[in-house]
Order: sequence, then C-alpha cells, then structure tokens
Amino acid sequence: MGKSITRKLLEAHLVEGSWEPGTEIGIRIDQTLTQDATGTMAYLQFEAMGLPAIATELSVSYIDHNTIQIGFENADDHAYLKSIAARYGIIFSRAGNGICHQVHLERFGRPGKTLLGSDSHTPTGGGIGMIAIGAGGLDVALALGGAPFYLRCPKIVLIKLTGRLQPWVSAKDVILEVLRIFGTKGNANTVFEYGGQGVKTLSVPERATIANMGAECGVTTSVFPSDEETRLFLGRQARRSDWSLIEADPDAEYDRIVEIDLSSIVPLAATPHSPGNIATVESLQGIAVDQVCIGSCTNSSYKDLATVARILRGKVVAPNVSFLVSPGSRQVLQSIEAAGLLADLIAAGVRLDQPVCGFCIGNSQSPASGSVSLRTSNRNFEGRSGTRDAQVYLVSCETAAAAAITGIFTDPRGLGMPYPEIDLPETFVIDDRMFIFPASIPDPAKVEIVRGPNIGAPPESSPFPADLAGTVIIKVGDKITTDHIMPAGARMKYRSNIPRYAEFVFETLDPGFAARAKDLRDRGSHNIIVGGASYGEGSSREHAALCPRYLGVRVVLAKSFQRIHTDNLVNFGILPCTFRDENDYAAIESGDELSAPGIAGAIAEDRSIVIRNNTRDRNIAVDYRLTPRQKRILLAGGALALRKQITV
Ligand code: MIC
Ligand code: SF4
Repeated sequence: MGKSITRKLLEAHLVEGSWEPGTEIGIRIDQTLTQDATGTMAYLQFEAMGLPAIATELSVSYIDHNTIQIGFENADDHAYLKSIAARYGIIFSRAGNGICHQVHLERFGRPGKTLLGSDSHTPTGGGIGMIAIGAGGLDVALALGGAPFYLRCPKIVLIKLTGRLQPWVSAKDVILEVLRIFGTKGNANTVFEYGGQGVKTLSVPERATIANMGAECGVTTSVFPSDEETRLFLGRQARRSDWSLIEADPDAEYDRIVEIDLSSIVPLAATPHSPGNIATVESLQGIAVDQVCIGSCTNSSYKDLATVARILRGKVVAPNVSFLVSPGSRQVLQSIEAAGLLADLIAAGVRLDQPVCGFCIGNSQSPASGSVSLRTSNRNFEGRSGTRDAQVYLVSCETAAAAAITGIFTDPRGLGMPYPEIDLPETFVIDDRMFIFPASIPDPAKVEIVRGPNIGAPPESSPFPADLAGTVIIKVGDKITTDHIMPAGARMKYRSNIPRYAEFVFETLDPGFAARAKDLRDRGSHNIIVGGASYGEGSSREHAALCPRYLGVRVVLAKSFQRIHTDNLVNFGILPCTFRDENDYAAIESGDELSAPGIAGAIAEDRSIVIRNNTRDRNIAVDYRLTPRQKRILLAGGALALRKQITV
C-alpha cells in the first residue's frame, strides 16, 4: 500500500514512536509561529527554560491580535515581544504587517515542512503542503528549544474533491460543507487530507481558507498537496525555489474517504452560535443585516478582497449596514491598492481596518445589541463578537458583499450581475520592511528584555495532589469553548498578567466564579470543573488551563474534550478525565464535595480512578487517557515543573 501526504510528512519528521494510529508520536518541528496574545506567555516560559537561542530552522513572532492599545498593556506586550525576538533569533513581524497565518503563508510557509503555532488556526499552512499544527504556548516554547512536539498518530480522512466550483460559490462554502458533513466534535486525532482532481481548480489562498477552518471540526490539521498551483503561488511571492512536489501515492491508504463534488456546493452559512450549524444562504434570504465584516485569517487574501471590491464597484453600502474590511496583510492591502481595487471599496463606503484580527476576536467592531452581523471569519460562538446577544453568521466574501449592498441576507447568485473572476497578479507586492530579521541585530546577547508592568512571570506550580479533596466549583453543559472559559475581546489585554486575567475565568457564564474559586483554593480545596461533551472547543489559548489552575483547579471531569485543550490542561498540571458512564453527569452538581484518596498513586500505576461524591454518597468511575509522558508532566504539576525537576 502507498502512503498519504500526511503519513509521508509525519514519518519524515518522526523522532519518537512509530506509525500506529492512536499511539503517541514525537515529531521534529521545523518552524514555529506565535502571535502576541499567546506569545508573551510562550516566551516567558521559553525564558524560564534558560536556553541561549532557539533551535528551530525559522521562528516568527507576529503582532496581530492585541492591537487596540487602550491603556499601556498591549504596547508593553509588543515591546517585550520585540526584545525577545531580537535576543533569541526570532523574526519579528510588526503590528500592521498582517495576521500571522496569512503572512506566514505569503512569506515563510514551505511545502513539506512542519509548523507549530500558538494559535488554533495554524493549520492554514496546510494550504501550501505543510503539516501545520496549533498548540498551546508552552508546547511552542518547548519546540523553540528543540523538543519534539507530541501528538497522537492520527487517523487520516481523504476528502476527495471532484468537479469545479460554480460562480458565486467559493472556498468558504467548501469548508462550510465539510463542517456540515463532519460537525464540530468527534474528529479529534484526525487529519483531513485533500485530494482528487478538484484540488487543481483551487488556488493556494483558497486551499488555505479550507485548511484554516478545519480547526472548527477539531481535527489535528488539514493538508493539501503541493503541486503546480503551489509553485505558481510561490512564484507570485518570488519564492519559487521554496517549492517542492508533495503528493500522495496513487494507492495511498486512508481510514475513510469522503467525496465532495465541488460543482454541487451552494452558498452556505454557519448560523448562530456555532460554526457547525450549517444552512443554505437561500434559506436565510431576507433576514435584515446590520453589520458586514470581511477579513480574519480565513478570508482576507487578495482574491477575497478583490472579489468584494469588484462586487461593490460603483455601488454604495446599504443604509442599514456598517461595512468593515480588514485586509489579511499589508501585502494584500498594497496589492489591492496597486490593482486599483481599494478605490472601489472606499467609494462604496467601507470602514477600513488595520490588517489585524480585530473584529474576529471581539476586541473591536462589536455589533449592536440583538443585531445581525455577517462575517467571513471562522467562529461565531455566543458573545465572541463582544456582544452577547448579537446574531453572528459566518459566510463567504461573496455572500457578505451581497448583503452589504442589499442590506438583507442575499444569495449572491441572485445579484443579477456577472461573477467577477479574479486573475491573481503576476507577483504580489513584496515588501518585507515590516519584519525585523535576526541578521539585523548586531549583538543579540546584549539585547535587554523590556518588561513593562503588564509582564508577569508564569505562576509557580506544585505537584499533583496525592489525595484529591475538593469542591465542584462549576458545572457546565456541552460545547463549552475556550471563549467561555477565558474570554478574549476586551479582556485579552491581561494575557501577560495571570492573576489579573484569572479574575475573568467563566466571566460570561458565572461572574462570581473567580472569587469563589480563589476563596476555596486558599482554604485548601482542590477545585473541580464538571463539563459536558467537547469541553474546551475553539482556540489554543493555554490561559483557559493556566488561569483555572491559578484558581486552584486540579481536575476537569467532562463527557469529552477537544485536543488542544486536553494538552494544555496536562501541561499545567490539571487532570482531564471523562465519565465512564455519561449518566453520572446528572449525579453531580455545582457545590458537591468530591474526594479520591490516593489519586496520584493510581495515575502513576495506571490503575482506574473512582471519585467519591461525598455530598450525594455515590461513587463515580472515571477514565483518563494519558501517555506515560503526560503522566509524568501531570504528576510533576506541569511541563515547566517537570523540566525544572529534570534539569536541577
Ligand atoms: C482565536 O481565534 O480564538 C484566537 C484568539 O486566535 C486563539 C488564540 C488566542 O486565544 O490568543 C486561537 O485560535 O488559538
Ligand atoms: Fe486572529 Fe481571528 Fe484568525 Fe484567531 S481566528 S488568528 S483571532 S483572525
């Protein structure tokens, strides 16, 4: 049997374990990326390791998330990150240069390489034939120091594309169709590999849109072949020599094959409040729209913005619509300007934002109460926009542009105009002057690290308790996202200050949570969170583990977990465990007192755990699925604590 792309690339980077799906493997990481919201903690942890320089081939630190700068905190973070990059040999992408995933694809992504990023949409790099994986900041810090990245050897699903997209249907509709088929849960430890003749009809930025939003299915990553289209894209970036051919063997083996005929896809939307709630745009026609936001790492490429500009050419935005465009990068902005397309947007009444995450993470452009917002981004979790009762729909650029003109949900196929086919420019505008490259730093060892008052050290940890005795401090339902656990938006500026950020854990669900948890922690309780299915969906932010840990959380007992969050919990010494019998979920309430004598010994010896609910006089059997490496981390109280134990 031949090999898939996924298997070829993972095997080429294998440093521990062997190809047995489900078992843990360690892979070498060639490249890393961080963004400012997760980056500060990642580099604080890297500093705590005491290494002189990074060990990767290429690492980039991007400023794109916290760019609002109300108060000193964001700018403090930027200054810290800039000094860290200069000291350790990391490329620094200044604020205004663009969103990490878009810029990385443009300037640094290379077919065949591995990329680990402290952001869940790092798989965008799969569009160029990379194995690109999102992880918590601590895992990225470890990779920066040369450690392997550990993951479960994945199952591989071939998504075989046939046919060609119809006019007015685009890559966003393809990934929404994938989300319709696979949903947002149950896809952990899986890679979506794209193949079939239909792939050839998609350009690299379109493939990147699809790979990007695979994150919403909860897969490890998504990957496309590197072919003639990839070569053309790299040529447009003046990087032809970075190209190599990457393809699956004709008889490659897959765990499952799902065929999608591109020509049968229609305009789709994810309706409130999950990227997995898929409906046709046709079925939503007529709903009044208050806001249209175009951008984010999913849909902010040259083709995306050029399409929008052409649709809006000669028209003005409907009176009831606030219309925002945030380009993916400075290159995209410069390229649409060079092609004369920016003028169309300005004439149409656009509110032009910086090339940043902006509206996507809810730190600007929050919609009005109860209003309808159409966005080309990738997540519409309740409240993520910054407005709890806003109705956020995720759509393609074509559908977004149609609504901007008509003021209502409109199937773009009914606009009554010819579909603007976009020819990509022969070369994009290439201007790397907003990067600071390590070669330009005369004496890195002498660079002083800038630490403003917003920069705090990662909190100390203590070993996992020998005997568990604690309180259920919150019981939550299914699909609790990291946005519920650790709100972003306006709160994100405290990312580098754990005691302060921890005050907002579960803020939207239970504003009294932090004070209660802290009080119990100080009285010696091991706090316990009880969750439903798919606990920890969404972002890679390790703060969703680190801040609860700071508040004394030691165990999360849920029906099931998302991958990145599970790894983050273990990395900070919190046990993720599941109900053996899901009916036990009903037999436990917030405020219950639980205990498990000898729990650490049981984990060390791989024995089963029974947690006693003392309040209800009942035993609850739980399962935990930890590799020997993860057990060592958990019992030591976290990955940094373990590292210190080893190096002392
Ligand atoms: C997101 O889209 O939720 C974020 C903000 O980019 C996060 C990272 C973070 O919380 O800083 C992600 O996707 O991992
Ligand atoms: Fe930024 Fe949004 Fe992409 Fe996250 S999903 S990296 S916030 S643009």
